[in-house]
Amino acid sequence: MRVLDIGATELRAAFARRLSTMYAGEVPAYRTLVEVAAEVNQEVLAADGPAAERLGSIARVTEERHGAIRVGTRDELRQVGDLFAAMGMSPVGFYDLRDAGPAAVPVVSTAFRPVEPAELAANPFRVFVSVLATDDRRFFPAELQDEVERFLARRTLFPPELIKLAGRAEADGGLGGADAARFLDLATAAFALSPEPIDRDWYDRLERVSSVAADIGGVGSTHINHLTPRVLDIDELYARMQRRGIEMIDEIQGPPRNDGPAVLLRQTSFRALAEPRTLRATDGTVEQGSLRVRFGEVESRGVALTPAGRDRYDATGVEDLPRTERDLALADLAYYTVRAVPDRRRDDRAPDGDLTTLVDDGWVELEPIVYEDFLPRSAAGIFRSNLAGDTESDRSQDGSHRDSAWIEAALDRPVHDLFGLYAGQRDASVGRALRTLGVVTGAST
Ligand code: OOG
Ligand code: NI
Repeated sequence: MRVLDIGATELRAAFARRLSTMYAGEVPAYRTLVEVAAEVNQEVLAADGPAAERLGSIARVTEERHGAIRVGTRDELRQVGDLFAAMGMSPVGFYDLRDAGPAAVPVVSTAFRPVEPAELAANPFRVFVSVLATDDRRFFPAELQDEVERFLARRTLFPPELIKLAGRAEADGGLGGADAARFLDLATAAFALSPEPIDRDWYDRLERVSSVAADIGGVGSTHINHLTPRVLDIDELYARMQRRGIEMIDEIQGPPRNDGPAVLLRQTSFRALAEPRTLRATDGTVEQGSLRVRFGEVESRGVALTPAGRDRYDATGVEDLPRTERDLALADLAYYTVRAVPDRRRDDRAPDGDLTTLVDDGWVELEPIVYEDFLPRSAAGIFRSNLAGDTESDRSQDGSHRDSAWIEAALDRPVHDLFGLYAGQRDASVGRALRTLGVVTGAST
C-alpha cells in the first residue's frame, strides 16, 4: 500500500488557505474584510461564550471561506468537478440566475462543498460555480453564440497535468507530498487574475450582453471572483467597514435579524474595485486599463430551513417564523439534529417515540444544522450589485433548457439535493438517539 501524505480534507484546507493568501495579495480590501471579520468574531465569542459557537466552532468559522468562479463550457465545468472531487467537494443544488428579474445573468450554477458533517466541521470550503448559457437566445443571438463558443473552445483553463493529478487524488483519496504540492501550485495558479492582454472590442461586445458574460467569455482564463469569510455579527461588520471608508452595497441580503434564531444565510459586499488589466485595441496597441469585476463579500450563516420553512420564508419573510429552536424544529420548519440525554433524571415517564415529548421532557437536546448552501435571490443580488450598467437581453426569446440533470450530465457526477442532505443528517440523528434511549418505535421489529 502506498502511503499518501495528504488526504482530500487536507488538500481542501490547504487550497482554501492558498487562495486566501493569493486573493489578499490581489485585492487588498479583502484583507481588511478578513481582519474586521476576525475582530468581530473575537468580540462575539468574548460576549456570548459557548452560545457563539452554536453554529460551528470558532476554529471552523475563522477558517471558513466560500469562493465563486465562472466558466464557459460543459467541458470546463466537468474539469472543475474533477478538480474539486480531489478535495472532497461535491456538487450540491442547482441555481438558475437567468430569470432573476432585472438582475438576470446568463448563467446557471451549482456549489461544490463537502457533504459529510465531519468534513464540514474539518473545513467547510465551498465554491459557487457558474456556467455561461451560450445557447440562451434571450442573451445571445445565434451569431454571437457561435463566436463566443469558438472563443471558448480555443482556450484551456486547467493544464492537463492538474486534471491528471486531480484524477489520481480522487482515485487514491489523496496525493503524496511532492504531488500534493504540485497540485496545489497548479490549482491556485488556475484561479489567479491573468496578465494576458484582453481584446477590448470583444470584451465590450460581450459586456453589452452582461458584464458576467464578458468576465467569462471575454478573457482566456478564469479567476476567483470573490472569496468570502464568515462573520458572527454581520450588522456590526457592515457598520465597521463603512466606518473604515469602504463603500458597501446598499443592504445586507437575506433574512433580516430578529429576536429568533438566525436562519439561512445573510450576505453583503463591498463594490467591485477597479483593478489594472492589460487591454488590446483593434489596431493591436496594448495599454493599461482597468476593469471592475472582483469584489469582497462577507456572510453569516444560520440554521437550514426545511422546504416548508423555506416556502414560508420566501412567501412572507422571516417575521413569520417561530422564535425558538424548539418551535422551529417541532413544526418541521428548520433542521435540527437530536442528541440523547441518557443520564436525564428518571421520573415516572419512560421516553416514547414522539419527538415533541422527547424534547419537552428533556430526553433529547436539539442542535441546529447549519445552512451550508446559497440563496438564488441573494446570489442574483450579489451579481447585480457588482454589474456595470444596463445590459441588452431580449425577453421575447425562449431560454435554453437547464436543470440539475443538465449539470449532472455535464459533470458526469450526481448533484446532491440540499434538502435531502439536511433531512438525512437529521433522520440519522433521530435513529441514533432512539436507539440510545432504548425507545422501540412502531416500525422496528
Ligand atoms: C457568484 C455570485 C453568487 C453568493 O454568495 O451568493 C455568490 C458570482 O459572482 O460568480 O457567490
Ligand atoms: Ni458569494
